[in-house]
Amino acid sequence: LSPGVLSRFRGALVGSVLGDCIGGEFEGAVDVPLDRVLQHLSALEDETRGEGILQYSDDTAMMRCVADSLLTRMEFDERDMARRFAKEYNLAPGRGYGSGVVQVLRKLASPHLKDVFQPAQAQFGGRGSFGNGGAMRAAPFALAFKSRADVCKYSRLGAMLTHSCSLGYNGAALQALAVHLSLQGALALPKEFINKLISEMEEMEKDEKAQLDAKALSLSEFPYCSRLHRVKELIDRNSVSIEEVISELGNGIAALESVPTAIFCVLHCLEPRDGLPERFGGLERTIAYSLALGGDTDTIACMAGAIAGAHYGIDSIPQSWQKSCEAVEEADDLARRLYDLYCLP
Ligand code: 8NA
Ligand code: MG
Ligand code: MG
Repeated sequence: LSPGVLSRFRGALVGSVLGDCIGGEFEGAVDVPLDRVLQHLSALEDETRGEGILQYSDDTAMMRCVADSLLTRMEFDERDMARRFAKEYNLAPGRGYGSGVVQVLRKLASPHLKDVFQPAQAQFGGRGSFGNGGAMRAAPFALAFKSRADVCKYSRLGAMLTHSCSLGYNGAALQALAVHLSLQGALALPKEFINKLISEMEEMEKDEKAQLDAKALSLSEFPYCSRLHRVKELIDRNSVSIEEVISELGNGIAALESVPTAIFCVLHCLEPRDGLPERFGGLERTIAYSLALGGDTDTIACMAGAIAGAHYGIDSIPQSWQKSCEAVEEADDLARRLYDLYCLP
């Protein structure tokens, strides 16, 4: 039975928070044996575990700002969103923000700032950040806007508040589009799902700035499209090792090295996989598999969790996992309110 739309909305934001909280354990690890992942996950089911609640990081902190801003303004308002990012950072600077983005967040706090996109443009000698910080918080755009064009447009603008390199904001649009399609049930046809993403990214990567940025970074002309073609090749294969996934797609803090990877995790885990418990549903498999890749595990699991949560719905997420993570109730509430906004005529 296919989950209802509200269930998918809730699954998307709760899945995103879970990926962040659960994935934090292995952030930056080079080798993550599957045994350790499964141990970490089974500890979530143990009510008596003494470790307390798993904390969320920058991924969730900024996702909440995006959702709050879209809900309050009932549209994309760059000044409001920028102010919320700055305020959130100021209140809780220790949430594991990227080392570059904190300079942007400090500048965004200034009441004298005229152009809220300017601090991001000054990053990395004027080249802008290509980190995955725009993509990790992109899910709410897919819950707030109905048309694919609007999801694209506003997720890119929302990312540009901190990430002015096209690799950064196009990665955010790719993530938002993946959630958008998943909410509509498009993962029922995985090949078509990935083909749709490729054709959207072809349009985005034709852009002059995208071409210049790719060249400056010595990347291929259509970097996201070529990664997505690799995703397609990998899902066609019968068996793929973790090492191959990491070398073909990456597991790093660059959006290019992590957004296609998160999409692969979701597609790969649509079916049961060797080494993952049979009792696991698709969302559990997706999170487990994302963690086993190592690298930027909180962010890859957060992005994969949002796409998978939109596909499987809220009821696919174990209660014990939800209870183990900070701010799940808040994310659920944001999703319900975004659903109400979405349903307005
Ligand atoms: P960001 O904009 O600071 O980018 C992240 C990092 O990417 C930077 O600190 C640089 O090292 C590098 N980078 C980005 N753009 C350029 C460029 N043009 N030239 C050279 N280097 C560049 O922050 P963000 O918001 O994109 O960061 C997102 C990630 O950082 C998330 O995974 C988040 O959870 C966080 N984080 C990751 C780790 C980790 O070990 N993987 C640790 C702490 C925090
Ligand atoms: Mg993080
Ligand atoms: Mg991270």
